[in-house]
Amino acid sequence: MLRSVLAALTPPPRVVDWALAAGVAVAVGSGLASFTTGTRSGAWLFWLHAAVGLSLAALLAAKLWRVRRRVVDRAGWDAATPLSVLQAAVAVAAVATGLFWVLGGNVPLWGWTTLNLHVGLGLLLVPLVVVHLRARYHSPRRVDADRRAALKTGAVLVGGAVAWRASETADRLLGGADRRFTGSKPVGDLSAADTRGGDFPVTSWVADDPDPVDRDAWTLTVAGAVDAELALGVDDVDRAGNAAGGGDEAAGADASADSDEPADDETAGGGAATLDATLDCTSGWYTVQRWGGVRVGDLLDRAGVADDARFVRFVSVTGYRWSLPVAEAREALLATHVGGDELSHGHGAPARLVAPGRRGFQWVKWVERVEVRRRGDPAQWLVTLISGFD
Ligand SMILES: Nc1nc2c(c(=O)[nH]1)N[C@H]1C(S)=C(S)[C@@H](COP(=O)(O)O)O[C@H]1N2
Ligand SMILES: [Mo]
Repeated sequence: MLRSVLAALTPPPRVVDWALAAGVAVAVGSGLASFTTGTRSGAWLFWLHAAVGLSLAALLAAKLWRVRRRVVDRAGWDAATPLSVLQAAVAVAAVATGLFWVLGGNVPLWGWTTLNLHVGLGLLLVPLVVVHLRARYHSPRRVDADRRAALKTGAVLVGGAVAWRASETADRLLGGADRRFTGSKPVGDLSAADTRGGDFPVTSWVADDPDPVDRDAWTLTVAGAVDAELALGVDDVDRAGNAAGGGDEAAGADASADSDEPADDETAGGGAATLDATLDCTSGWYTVQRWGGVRVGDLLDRAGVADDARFVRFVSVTGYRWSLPVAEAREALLATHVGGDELSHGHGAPARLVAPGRRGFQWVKWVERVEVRRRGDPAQWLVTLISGFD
């Protein structure tokens, strides 16, 4: 009974296969794009990713059921089968780890969260699918592309979306729904009682691990397309940070982790500012902290920005760097303090970028240069991956 219902619902083999290939492409694409998504306006990317992922689970089940005999019976193996079996295992694991994470699970392995593992499996799937397509390519057929096949495929997608909604609801009922829309889970939240300086993980994007920066030798340079280059010592920058970060905490911030806007920006003169902002790491955790430091806009005003400048690049002592459009950079903070305490080395002392709405890897630590530029910086993608290697 169940079997015949499922058989009736399953699209034709080639449609399943092509839907799998397309589904993997969309899942990997949306997953990668989600890495740079930190505001609510991009939440749909995560929904798409989840719905497609769950549809893939159904399509995978159909596919594995179809080929089960060929796989179980060793006589059915050919040269391409081992990689296909590996591909199937990776695909199942990628979907399973994604679901596990969403349902609140996390089993860290070798410093990797389950979300990291999910990302790694998803990326590994790409070359495996390419190899598989080369070995088993069957061009799409007209006869398969009829209305019923389209309806069935559509039904699988709708099923994925419904399953995603259901999992969200289940999660909420089970009380585990503390994830942000990005999938990240809270650590050391501002809403927690003990938010003293930096009660959250120290993380590197890949391999950055510099020696502590000598505060007295450190200078912050503001250069590039500016009227007058600035070179600020730690005292210049710190004066700003202390004025806002010390003493009573600035008042009345809305620390809502999911709001699109920087929650609060209180400027206390002389460039000193505090900012409640959410650091959301792509390895799956977030923290809302009160950052104290100097508003980048105030540094830029002091240096004088050229009319045709478009980006501001933040460069770490390690070479690690990221650029923000000028208008956005103005609202960002170069933080010397967190939670009222001086930044620790691990969190980027003497100064790190706090870029509300951006993901953690874009919050450059150990900043020593602020460069006003006329162009973007595509090479930053590569540089952030290799900056830690000599
Ligand atoms: N220079 C530099 N800045 C960096 C990184 C890095 O590897 N090097 N890692 C980024 C990543 S991936 C995250 S999530 C945040 C983590 O900040 P934290 O260590 O203060 O929690 O810093 C970002 N800034
Ligand atoms: Mo991160």
